[in-house]
Amino acid sequence: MKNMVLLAALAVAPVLHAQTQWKLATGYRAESFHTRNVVQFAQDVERASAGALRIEVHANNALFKLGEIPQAVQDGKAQAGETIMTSLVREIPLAGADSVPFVVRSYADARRMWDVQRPLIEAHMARKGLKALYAVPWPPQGLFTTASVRSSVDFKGTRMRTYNPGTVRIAELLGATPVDVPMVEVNQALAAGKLDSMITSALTGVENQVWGQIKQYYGINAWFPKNIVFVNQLAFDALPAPVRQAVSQAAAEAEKRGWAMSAAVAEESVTELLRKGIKVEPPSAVLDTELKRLGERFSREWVRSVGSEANQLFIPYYTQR
Ligand code: PCA
Repeated sequence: MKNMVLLAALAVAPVLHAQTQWKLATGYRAESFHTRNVVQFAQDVERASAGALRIEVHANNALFKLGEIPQAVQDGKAQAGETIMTSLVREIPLAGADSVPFVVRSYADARRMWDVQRPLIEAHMARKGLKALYAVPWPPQGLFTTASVRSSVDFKGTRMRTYNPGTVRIAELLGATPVDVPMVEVNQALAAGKLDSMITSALTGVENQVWGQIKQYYGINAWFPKNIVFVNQLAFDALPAPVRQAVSQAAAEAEKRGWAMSAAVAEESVTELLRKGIKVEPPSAVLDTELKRLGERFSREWVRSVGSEANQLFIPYYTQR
């Protein structure tokens, strides 16, 4: 009996000894679906690797702020991270494709975009010592306002919440003042009377319980930005082959699961906004036309700033339709 206990202890010892711990930083709340998905990913990896790799998820900007996460992972301060892909746009202009208005209009479009974008993004990230694992879209981006708006004139001189360089440019094009507010602070900013409008998902409106101040939600379906989960390449390479395999497998499953979760919460969130008394309407014909024109201008500026790589994305994207 004593020997059996000893044998069991010996069998477990090498596994415990080989255990690797990773920290994964994200800027979104623990309850949000992206974070729940990443936690499930971590659990799957731990199980499939028989405990050899443990990934600790740090939500809510607690370890690093959303925009700082890629650099922190690059520097090995955290082994893994999740950020919104458009936050990489300064170093990887191509990542900005995610928030060019009115290009991606559905989950099917988002899928097609990610299929053509993925190898390009992976190559850029690899040059920074980062390995892309999976990406999951946010629900479609709509327009929230504290009062009804009829045309772009109604935005002049108002304050529009922004979350990336793309939304900053849109605010400018509308003549509004961009106010950068992290997703987890939208509720406070609204309650403090600091915002008049914002473009984000119905889900983000629900998570921030915006119904105190927000009166309108226009389902303009402007774009589907994606979150991307990535690891430090050296940390990944240091894992034994079966554990690397477990990570890649769990990542593929997380991507699939995440897209389904996103589509499900997209619908539930609009219903919830309605239930809370927010008016859900299409934009007026005038505003719709103005927004489309603004989108075209944004597109032109974006293609010009990215250069020929934009074609590598847009040509296959539009020809595979
Ligand atoms: N929510 C995040 C990004 C896109 C979205 O739907 C935010 O508002 O910051």
